[in-house]
Amino acid sequence: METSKFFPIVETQDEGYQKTFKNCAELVPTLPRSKGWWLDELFQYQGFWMSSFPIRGSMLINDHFKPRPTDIIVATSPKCGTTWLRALIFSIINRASFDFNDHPLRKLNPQELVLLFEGHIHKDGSTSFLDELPSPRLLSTHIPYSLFPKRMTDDTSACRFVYICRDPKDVLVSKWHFSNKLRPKEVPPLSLEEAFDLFCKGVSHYGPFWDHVLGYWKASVESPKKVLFLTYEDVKKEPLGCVRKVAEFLGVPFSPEEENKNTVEEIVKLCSFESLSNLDVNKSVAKRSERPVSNSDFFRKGEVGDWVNHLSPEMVEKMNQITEQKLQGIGFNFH
Ligand code: PAP
Repeated sequence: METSKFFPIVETQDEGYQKTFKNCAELVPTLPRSKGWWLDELFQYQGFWMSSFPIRGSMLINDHFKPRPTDIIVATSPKCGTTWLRALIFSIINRASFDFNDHPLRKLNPQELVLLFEGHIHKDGSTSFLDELPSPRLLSTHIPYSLFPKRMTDDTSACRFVYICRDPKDVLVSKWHFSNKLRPKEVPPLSLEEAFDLFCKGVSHYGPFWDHVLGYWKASVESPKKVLFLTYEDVKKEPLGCVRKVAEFLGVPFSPEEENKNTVEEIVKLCSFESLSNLDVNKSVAKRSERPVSNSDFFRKGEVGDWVNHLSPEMVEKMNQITEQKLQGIGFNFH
């Protein structure tokens, strides 16, 4: 089987996987490239900067994924709050199955509980893994909306997306800290100035950040039953209202009995930064070979506006200008 320096060899009988794998291995070396934030390389694929693995994931989704009307996709640009949203949606849709005191979130990190779509569309050289999961399938993704196949985005009954975005200044700061955790010890840390420059040029994972936001925002306006658009800041400000909104969007609103039992409050409490970050499972600093980050790396401060402690006035001005210009006239901004 053909391979390239970007992908390990996977011996497989799955012809569909093999074909997409080969197409991807041929395509990636031809794409524009840039140095990444740790030791990775980013490639410009269909307008977005991505490392080679999600490009392959995206191609496999396009070629092989069979959506179901019950599928729920938690979508985010990196560092916008996917850990939080995964926990919230998992708790919302499984609220009848678990006791809050003995909940799966107390034993597993949300990133393990809700799998990354582009990472799990294939397993052991086959694309059948996701086909075997029971409904409703809850999957998480960083893939931009425009990169999903039309059978998922055009067909209003194919699946639903819940998107969360965040003030890009906080995203940059969060991503910069995270990247330095991922950089090998022998490599000097990435400076904030360098990170700022890459981010503003759009060269960040699944970036340009603003194009990612725009894609999901437009889809949420055009198809409000298909795409729900949230911001990290709104969920922080009104967590109860946002949880109710998500439940309604997913067709599982809270009943009067659940409201009386304070189920919404329980969900918000369990998924809060304070609660999740203090669980033993999420304090773990252990790393696995297939994931070079530890559970604790997904919890840093969990605050709105930490950028004030890091960015210079010039950086703030430039970032605000880019945001104003990119989101001009669309009916949404980070205020
Ligand atoms: P990912 O893109 O790598 O998967 P993601 O979970 O989207 O990470 O973002 C991590 C950010 O969410 C961190 O922000 P910070 O660096 O500004 O602190 C992390 O602290 C924050 N976070 C994680 N869990 C929660 C939570 N339960 N509530 C609020 N923020 C959270």
